[in-house]
Amino acid sequence: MAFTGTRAVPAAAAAAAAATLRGAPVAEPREAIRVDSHLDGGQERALADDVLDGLTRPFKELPPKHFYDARGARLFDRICELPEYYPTRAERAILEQRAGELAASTGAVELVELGSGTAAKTRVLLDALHAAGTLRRYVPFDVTESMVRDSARRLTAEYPGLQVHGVIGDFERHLDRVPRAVGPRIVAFLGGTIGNFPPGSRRRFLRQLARLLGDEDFLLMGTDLVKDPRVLEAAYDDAEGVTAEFNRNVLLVLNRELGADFDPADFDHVALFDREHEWIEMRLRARRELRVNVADLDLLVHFDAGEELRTEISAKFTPERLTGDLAAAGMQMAAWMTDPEALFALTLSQRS
Ligand code: SAH
Ligand code: AVI
Repeated sequence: MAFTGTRAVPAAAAAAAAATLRGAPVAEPREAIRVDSHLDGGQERALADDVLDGLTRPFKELPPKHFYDARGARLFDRICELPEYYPTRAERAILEQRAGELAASTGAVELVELGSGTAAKTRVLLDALHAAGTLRRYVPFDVTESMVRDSARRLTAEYPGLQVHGVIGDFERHLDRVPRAVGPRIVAFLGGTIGNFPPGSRRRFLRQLARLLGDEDFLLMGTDLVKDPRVLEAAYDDAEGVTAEFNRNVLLVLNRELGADFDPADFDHVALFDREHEWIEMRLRARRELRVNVADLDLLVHFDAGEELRTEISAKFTPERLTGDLAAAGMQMAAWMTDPEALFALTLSQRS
């Protein structure tokens, strides 16, 4: 845990903001930042459990949250810039068009962001809340510690007077650690990350999200939409091979964290659109028969030649699917916003 002070230092914040405008390095206004970590070794246990469970199943599988070590996070940032990966650009375009309206209609004084990453698109919302004169606090919540700490530092320097209360944790286990609201708030879950849950867990997770919402609060969620499978598959199998590297990176995480001896070069990247379930599946396919040792788990894993390990599903939505999921979780949609090509949707919902 780094900083727990809460006193505001307007002079320091203003100086930092002026320095940012000049492009100079800034002294961080520490007192505006608080970061709580709930991982403390627990994440290694969670990884070990997931690996033991996932690599001993008849169809091998790993949850996508383990992609995001520092290298994985950098690779994800590169994915967001790829010509084939449209979701980031489309979601940003919607935010740019609608942020003012969102700020006015919600009257939010704080923004809680789950899976906040580098908070790149978040600035569009923070700008709108700042311009509306309501912005008081930002709560970035992510499993990757460096991203929470970096965005806390940067954003307190960029927005004078902003309080940042970062939460380093797993949103599947630590949602109850989101700090108590300081006023009406927006809970943002951007990037289409909700699509990484399979349908049953998705509804369960949405129910937990609904419990975070008070009467004046809104869920702002980004969802990728069903479209031409060729467009979808290209977005997850780019020509430069960045997504393939991101996919294989999970093997390096297992090598480092659990003493495994995967050679990523033994695996091909696979991305296919499952037309029945309307989700993208990313897999790693063994190029030959393999025996992999996961030393810390005393586990020997056998792969047949051509055997696949599923590393991610990324569900694509229709308005009906989303309305159904929200209703099952006790929420109702207040606004449905898309980009001009209807590639991606941003929705605002409230507890019903
Ligand atoms: N919101 C950003 C980042 C999306 S990438 C955007 O829209 O571009 C998904 C983010 O969610 C990553 O930063 C990853 O570290 C985080 N994440 C994934 N699973 C998580 C979990 N179970 N708990 C907390 N954060 C998680
Ligand atoms: C974060 N998540 C929603 C991304 C997605 O599109 O499912 C992760 C990603 N996987 C491959 N490319 C991007």
